[in-house]
Amino acid sequence: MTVPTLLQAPRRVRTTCPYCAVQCNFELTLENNLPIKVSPVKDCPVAHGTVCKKGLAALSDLRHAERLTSPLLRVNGELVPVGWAAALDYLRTALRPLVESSPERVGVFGSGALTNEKTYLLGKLARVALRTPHIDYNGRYCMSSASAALNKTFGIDRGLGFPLEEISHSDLILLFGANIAETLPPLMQYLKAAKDRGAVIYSIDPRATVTAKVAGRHLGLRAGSDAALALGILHLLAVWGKILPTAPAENVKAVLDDARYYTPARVAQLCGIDEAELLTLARAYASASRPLILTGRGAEQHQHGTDTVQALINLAFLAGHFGKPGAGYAPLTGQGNGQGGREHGQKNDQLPGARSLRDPQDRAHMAAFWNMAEADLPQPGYSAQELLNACGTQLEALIVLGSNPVVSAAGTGQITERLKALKHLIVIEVLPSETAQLATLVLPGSMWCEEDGTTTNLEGRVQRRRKAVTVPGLAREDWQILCLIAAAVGRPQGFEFADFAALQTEFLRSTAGGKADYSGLSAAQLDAGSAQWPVPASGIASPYAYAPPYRHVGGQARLRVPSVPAQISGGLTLTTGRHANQYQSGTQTRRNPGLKASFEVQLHPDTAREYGLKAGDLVTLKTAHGELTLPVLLASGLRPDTVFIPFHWPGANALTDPDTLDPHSKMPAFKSAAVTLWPLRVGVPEPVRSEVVSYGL
Ligand SMILES: Nc1nc2c(c(=O)[nH]1)N[C@H]1C(S)=C(S)[C@@H](COP(=O)(O)OP(=O)(O)OC[C@H]3O[C@@H](n4cnc5c(=O)[nH]c(N)nc54)[C@H](O)[C@@H]3O)O[C@H]1N2
Ligand SMILES: Nc1nc2c(c(=O)[nH]1)N[C@H]1C(S)=C(S)[C@@H](COP(=O)(O)OP(=O)(O)OC[C@H]3O[C@@H](n4cnc5c(=O)[nH]c(N)nc54)[C@H](O)[C@@H]3O)O[C@H]1N2
Ligand code: SF4
Ligand SMILES: [Mo]
Repeated sequence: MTVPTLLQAPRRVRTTCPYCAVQCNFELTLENNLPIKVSPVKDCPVAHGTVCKKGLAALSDLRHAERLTSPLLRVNGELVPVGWAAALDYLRTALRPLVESSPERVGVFGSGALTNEKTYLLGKLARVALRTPHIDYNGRYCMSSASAALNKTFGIDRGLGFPLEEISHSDLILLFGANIAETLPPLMQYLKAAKDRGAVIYSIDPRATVTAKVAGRHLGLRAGSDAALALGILHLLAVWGKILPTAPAENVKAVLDDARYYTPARVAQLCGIDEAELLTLARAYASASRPLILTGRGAEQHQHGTDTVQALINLAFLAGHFGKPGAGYAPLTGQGNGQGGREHGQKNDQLPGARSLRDPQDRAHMAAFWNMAEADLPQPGYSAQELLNACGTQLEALIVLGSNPVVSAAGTGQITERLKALKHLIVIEVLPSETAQLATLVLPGSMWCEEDGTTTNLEGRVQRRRKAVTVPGLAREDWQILCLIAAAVGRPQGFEFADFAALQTEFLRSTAGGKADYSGLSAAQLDAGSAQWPVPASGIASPYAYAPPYRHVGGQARLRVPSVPAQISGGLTLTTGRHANQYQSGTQTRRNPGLKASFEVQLHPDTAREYGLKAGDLVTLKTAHGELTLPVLLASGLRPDTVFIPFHWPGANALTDPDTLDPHSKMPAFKSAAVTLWPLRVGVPEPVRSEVVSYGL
């Protein structure tokens, strides 16, 4: 006799949060096979029993009324529900001829929200089944500038190079463009622990954020001037004789020679701060024994983001702080699996285990692993923004998994046109995102607690994500959908996994010998506890990622002279960022009644007054790329020359530049654009604050 479902005892499943890179552990309470409650767990190695509001509200998406539960096919302009047979027919007709004749006309766009296993499989799908060079992912928009600078300097990128706990050993913490209290809230406990031990904490941000209030010190620099600030501190350290005489690095002299130009007066002018503020900060840095520099996206998402991070690495390295507990430099990864997502082969130039698609040995290794000829392995293709810009011209078809570029890519006016110009836009989604709404085929995929897998958090900690429920309706687990696509294009070999465990085993094995080696892990071991990579099958695992000798020839770090802008805008600068209560492109959180937030433009009261605006008035923001009208929110903690908007709603990225990318990381300049304000009233004169002031070298 079957037990009536109503009588089933509640079940508990431990898993990880669907959102950010902290990867808090939760316990889900299930009744009648549906999670009804999220509870934090005390023995979570990262958050120690805390979670944020987003995590607590995460169940709202799971069986949301708009949850996608069947494939949707565009018929006569409308997306209509169809069965899998029709969806697979479409895939066969659309993709198979392309893959056979011109695979480089197919693109794949992945995500740092995907588990490691899905990341691996998406990369394998592109390289082995589709054979296209053009796969990249939304992590390109995320931590890629910091990643590029770390890779160039140390030959490795593992985000935070030491366990999170060590932050509390630091005696000076500089947060460059990281609003942790709103974006990675459980990390505040580590900052508070450091503060309790006497650490001084600075928030370096054009806005005095909640984080700045908790930190206690705020340096409100001009957006985009972080590199100048780093160079200004380095300059003063050199003058004060505080540079490590025997730094194990290349280019030390060139870097120090360059810093000589960054006199306090010049740096104060470039950063829009007082010279006294710079001197106070530099003195604090010079006298600290374990200063830690952390960057968020504020310092990184610029046309010169990689060089900005390079300037910060140079500073921390030459002052001799790399390798000390809780000191040196580290970026704060953002996406749920931002770290693993940039290690296992969905980047345009990458193979699993953080191997390089350019390296002959790595190519030969993975070709053998995948049982294919090395010559058939594609070469590196477009980066994310280049890939989207090529849609409808070089690319005929695009497969998107785990991203909503119609909201989150730079220059969404242009990107929307490009996506509409595709013949085939195939989106694997869980909710009708703005990108899914443009698709020719939508495939209903799986959400976090509907699948097994692993994610790697911002300190390189690999944790288990556990399946608590099955997907609803005709939805399928994402990994199964990827295997169906491989079969539809006529290349099922290598995609015929007996079950998820078989895929996971293959993934873990694929990393053996790579920089990001997870091959010593198994699901059973991860049940016993998480581990920070590298975890080789044999040999020693270390939680310290940036300890010498470095991976470059000679074992030295490779410092570089950063190239930073010599010109600053004298007008208003638009910068963008996040709300505590919204997540990314908002697909998941804008629908959540538990997460209220509003889309407004923040202006300093003096700026608002200058334009005759008061709180709630509508104002149109115009940049070279687009315009957007929003109500005004007065923010006295913001620089008067800066305008801030959150990017969680459609329209924000209409204002950003789709074509200008950081030369190293290919990151768009999400965090600075020249902007003019146009109050929505009749007869208002044109704004005048748009001249460019040059402080040429
Ligand atoms: N609530 C919430 N949390 C999230 C996310 C989310 O969407 N919502 N997303 C996750 C992801 S993927 C990421 S990448 C992280 C991002 O986490 P953060 O980097 O903390 O987030 P942002 O708000 O984008 O940027 C941080 C700060 O940079 C400042 N800023 C802007 N321009 C500059 C500049 O030129 N220099 C400096 N020094 N500061 C500047 C902004 O004012 C902002 O306060 O958050 C993760 N956590
Ligand atoms: N102006 C401006 N723009 C920015 C930024 C900024 O600070 N300013 N930040 C940038 C940064 S740091 C980031 S990370 C990007 C993020 O922006 P996006 O790349 O758009 O990321 P998400 O909003 O997380 O998109 C995830 C989408 O995939 C779906 N999804 C999530 N998980 C899964 C899954 O497991 N399976 C399936 N099938 N679907 C899933 C969600 O429903 C959602 O629609 O935005 C970037 N854009
Ligand atoms: S969003 Fe981040 S901080 Fe909030 S509960 Fe999830 S993992 Fe933790
Ligand atoms: Mo991000």
